[in-house]
Amino acid sequence: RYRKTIIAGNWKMNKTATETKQFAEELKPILPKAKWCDVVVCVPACNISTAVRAFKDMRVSIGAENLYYEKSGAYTGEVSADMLKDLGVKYVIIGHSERRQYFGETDATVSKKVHAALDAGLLPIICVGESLEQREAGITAEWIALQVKSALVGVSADKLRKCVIAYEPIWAIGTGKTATAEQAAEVCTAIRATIRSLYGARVARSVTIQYGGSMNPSNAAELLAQPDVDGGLIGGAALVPQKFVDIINAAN
Ligand code: 3PY
Repeated sequence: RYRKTIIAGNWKMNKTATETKQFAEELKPILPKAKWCDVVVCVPACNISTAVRAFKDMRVSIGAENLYYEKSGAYTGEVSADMLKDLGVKYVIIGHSERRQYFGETDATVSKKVHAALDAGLLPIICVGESLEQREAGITAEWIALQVKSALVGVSADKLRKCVIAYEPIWAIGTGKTATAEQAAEVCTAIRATIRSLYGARVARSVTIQYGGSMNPSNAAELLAQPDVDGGLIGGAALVPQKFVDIINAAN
């Protein structure tokens, strides 16, 4: 393997601090040693400290779900990359389709956030994905290539090694619809080709590309078996310790 397999839960706006501790307690006895993959839970900003403490003795890294790209200042309600880093955060999801859809994120803000994350020493999980209309219009490949290129503008090859790309078809998010393994594989392979065209083959081989969008214990093994699918960004199923563990095991 040239690259890490990463199984990451995206908790979205779910679980209180109390529930975060409960999840960690339930996970602890059933979490496999998981040498075959990195395990990450991305939690709401207000629960990061709790999560860092609760998962401390486990092979679980903590991720945030967003950040703001400015260093500090008059940005009421926002959280900076340095603030996350200082709490013990390792990964940060950037440009999830829900943020693009409900919170006005664009390729331009995604790019700024990617730079802010990398400058602070955080590992960005950059989300890209097409809508159903785009897929049906046959422009998936162009659209995804544009999102990937826009997100990576100005990112050096060295920094790119710290980036994770998550392919999340919008039509498969929270809908229970999953891309077929072939559909996921096709786009993840295209993403690696885009990275290869920008950075060369050696760098492209080292980048972890996840699939996200209703990944669950029954479809994970087939999705993760695809050569360019190096992990998952998991919504609903990641909220249930046993299901999360089943997906971690499916990555083995
Ligand atoms: C989903 O699985 O629905 C996701 O959006 C994961 O990020």
